[in-house]
Amino acid sequence: MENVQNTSQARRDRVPPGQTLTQNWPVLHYGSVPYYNDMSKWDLKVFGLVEEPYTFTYKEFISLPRRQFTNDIHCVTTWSKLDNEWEGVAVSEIMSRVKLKPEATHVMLHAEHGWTTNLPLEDFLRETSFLGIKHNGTLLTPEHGAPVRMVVPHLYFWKSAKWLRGIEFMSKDKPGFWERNGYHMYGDPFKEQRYDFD
Ligand SMILES: Nc1nc2c(c(=O)[nH]1)N[C@H]1C(S)=C(S)[C@@H](COP(=O)(O)O)O[C@H]1N2
Ligand SMILES: [Mo]
Repeated sequence: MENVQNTSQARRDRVPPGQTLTQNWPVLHYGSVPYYNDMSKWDLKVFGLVEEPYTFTYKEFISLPRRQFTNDIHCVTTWSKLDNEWEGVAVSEIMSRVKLKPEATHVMLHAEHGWTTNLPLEDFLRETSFLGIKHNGTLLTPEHGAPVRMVVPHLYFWKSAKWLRGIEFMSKDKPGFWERNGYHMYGDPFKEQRYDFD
């Protein structure tokens, strides 16, 4: 039997400092939501420090094997949402199609409209990072990043690029959109790495 006292303490331990829990799912982004009507124009490019760049068509991407993931998400604007159930494509599925050059240490995620976010290679490659397609049983809505968003649950949610269109491997860290505008280069919620103004 579950001990309620322990369970709630365990849940509290999953909430980083300065965060409050939300049951619903806020929508947050910069710029406008892309609505796609012709998926033959959509692709996902894997490029940068790889032997050969690789481009997924929508047809190929959507038929890749998928897995289930359960996680907690933490937005820098102080909301956290526990127990998200996702369906998505494992990062290893993407990586099996390219050969990384040894100099690759960082990743830039490219989203629709040129929005970007950066993270270290090892964080991108973590078993818990994935390309999300469904959330709590239903396809992502356009507002939440359809057809596919990155999900990197151990970092603040701004690293989880919605409307993912490109994965670029780099030999050094480089700031993405919010990182150029004062957000932290790494963004560990348990260390409250929110902003980094110098
Ligand atoms: N392409 C893109 N992805 C993005 C953003 C954005 O502005 N553009 N905002 C980020 C931020 S700050 C957050 S908190 C989450 C919000 O995701 P949600 O709207 O699904 O909750 O998306 C992240 N991914
Ligand atoms: Mo955010």
